[in-house]
Order: sequence, then C-alpha cells, then structure tokens
Amino acid sequence: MKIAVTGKPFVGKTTIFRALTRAAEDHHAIDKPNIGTVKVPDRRINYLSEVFQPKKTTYAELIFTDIAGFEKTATSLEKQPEMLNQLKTAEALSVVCKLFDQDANFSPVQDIEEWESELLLSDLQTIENRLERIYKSSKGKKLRLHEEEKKLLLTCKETIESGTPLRALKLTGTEKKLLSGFQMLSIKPVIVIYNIADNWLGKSESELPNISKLQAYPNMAVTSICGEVELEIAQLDESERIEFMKGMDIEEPGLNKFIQASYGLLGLISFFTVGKDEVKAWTVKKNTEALNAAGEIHSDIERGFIRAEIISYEDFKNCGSMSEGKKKGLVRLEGKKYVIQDGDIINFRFNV
Ligand SMILES: Nc1nc2c(ncn2[C@@H]2O[C@H](COP(=O)(O)OP(=O)(O)OP(=O)(O)O)[C@@H](O)[C@H]2O)c(=O)[nH]1
Ligand SMILES: [Mg+2]
Repeated sequence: MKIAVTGKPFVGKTTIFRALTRAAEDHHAIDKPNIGTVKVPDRRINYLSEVFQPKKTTYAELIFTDIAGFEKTATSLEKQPEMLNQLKTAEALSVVCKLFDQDANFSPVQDIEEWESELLLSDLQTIENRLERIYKSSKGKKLRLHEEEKKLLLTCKETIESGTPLRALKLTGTEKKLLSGFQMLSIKPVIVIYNIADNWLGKSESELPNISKLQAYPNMAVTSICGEVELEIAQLDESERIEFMKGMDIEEPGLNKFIQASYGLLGLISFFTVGKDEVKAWTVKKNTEALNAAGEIHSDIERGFIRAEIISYEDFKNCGSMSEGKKKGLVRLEGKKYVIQDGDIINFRFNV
C-alpha cells in the first residue's frame, strides 16, 4: 500500500517524510521521489510479542513517497510524468498544508482547493483522452461495453466540471472496476495533514485557524502534525525520545496518529499470527474471507485450507494464553467463508 505525500512547495513534506521513515537525508531530486517503508505502530503486536517472546516481531507496513511540491499551473501535472506516475500509482494521497509560519496569512482551505483542482484537471484530461479513443475505435457503431464505459465517463466528467472530486461519487462494484484502470487521482482517499507550529500541539483540529470551511467529502481524513518536532523525535534514540516527549507533553508521536488514520482510511485491518518463531501482523482489506487471508500468507495454505482456528485479540488478552482461551471455548473453528475481523489471531490448518 503506497501513500504519496503531496502538497505545495515548502510546506514541510520532506520534513514529515523524513520523520516518518527516519530517513537521515533528503535524497530527492525534482523528478525522483523519496520512497520509504513505515511500520504501522500497533500496541497489540507489542503485547503479543511480550507474551510469545518470538525470535522475530513483524509489524504491518505502509510505503510512503515524497515528491516535489506542485504549483497551480494548468499543465503542471501533465508535464511532469514522473510526479504524475507517483500520484497515479499511490493508493491514497496525503496533502500537507503549512500552518507553522506564524507571520504568514494561512489559507489552508484555498491551498487544498487549489491542490484538488490539479487532480481534477488531470482526471479531466484522462477522461477526455479515453472518450476520444472510444469515439474513434467504435467508428459510429454502438458497442455495449463502450456504451457503459462512455456513460460512466460522462458522469465523471460532469462531476469534475462542477468542481467535485470523484471521491464524492457513489459507485457500484462494476463501475469501480471499470474506472480502476484509469488511476484517476480525485477518486483516491485523501489525508489532510496540517503542519502546525509547536505551540499548537495538543489542540484539536477544529481549533486551528481558518480551517472551518473545508468541504468534507467521503474518504477524507484530517490530522495535524508539527513536522519539525516529529523530525526531532524521530532522530532521538528510544530513551531520549520518551524524555523529550514528556518535556513537550506529547503522549504519542503525531505521526502515529497519521499512520493509523491512513490505515483506517484505506479500509485496512490487521490479523495476527503468533508463535515462538514470529509474531506478525498481516494486512488485508475489510471484508476479506478466511481463504483469501490464508493466501496472503502462502498459496499452499490457501490451496490446502482445512479451517482456521481463531481467537480475537481482546479474548486472548483476557485469557493471557492460548490454552486458557481453548479451555474457555474462546478459540473458534471457522471455514473458508469466514470474514476476517480486525485483531483476529489466526492459526490456519492446512494440508498439501
Ligand atoms: N517552523 C517549522 N518549520 C518547518 C516545519 N516543517 C518544515 N519546516 C521548514 O520548512 C522548510 C521546507 O521544508 P521541506 O520539508 O523541505 O518542505 P517540502 O514541502 O518538502 O518542500 P519542497 O520539496 O521543496 O516542495 C524547511 O526549512 C523546514 O525546516 C515545522 O513544522 N515548523
Ligand atoms: Mg521536499
């Protein structure tokens, strides 16, 4: 799962990226993004690891990319294929807004609207290109598949022309599939990150200046971070970090909030496998069935699936051990069609 860190120039994207990935340097050139992997913090994994004392503990991961800022110019994205590619191949976009410069006049709502309008322009271009190709290739004939696609694309076009991102559309499964190949930008989930000054730390997003008018669309989350402080925290070692955070009255790094918000926004959940060798978090989309979850681990487990032994994290924590869970009848046997729940601890039985 890849999330692009985007926004206007000099708003703190690279600072936040470096804090996220604990990357020491800013490597990126204008046409080359920084790419980094980030562990998804999860207290449940910490606990399971304490209980099982495994040789290896593996957290879920997200990939972040940091690209150059983009300005408001009608053709900017189309003329920057590498940047456009980074945006198109990301599952979600985060947009950083500068709120740290005390002297400046903030206009985060306008910043986000301008940023969004770049996405809309790019999508409009994609749609127009495709419509033109359909007209050309059908040569006046009405092909059923093309008609469906055309109708959907025209709806998208209308939506965009009214200034609304495609995120706002209610689409059926088939329509989503039809659109997926185009990698439209304005349909991607968005996380707004307010990069705030450190004296705003601890205040809720609604108290920040000038942000009340932000249009709320579905699949949009808002969080605030102080990029500079986060980078400082990230560069400290474990013991110094705790001291520093105490001193600043911070309970948890703001980045954790952001990472967890991203995870939720992408509709992702975790299930766990446990044992002496490894305690591991696996990432699946909500509504994934047991058989597909098994396939995430290994195709053999999917192929030879017999059943899944499952205990929820909460039940496990209340019992303290697997054998106690079994005694109390909290370890369930589930079949292929069982829908995985966030926090399930699973042992797959299989035979190949
Ligand atoms: N005071 C303050 N300064 C910050 C904060 N975050 C970033 N900066 C400063 O803002 C400047 C730009 O930060 P970058 O992280 O390079 O911004 P960017 O968005 O990656 O910039 P481009 O990649 O050039 O578009 C740097 O001088 C940072 O030190 C913050 O939270 N507080
Ligand atoms: Mg940068």
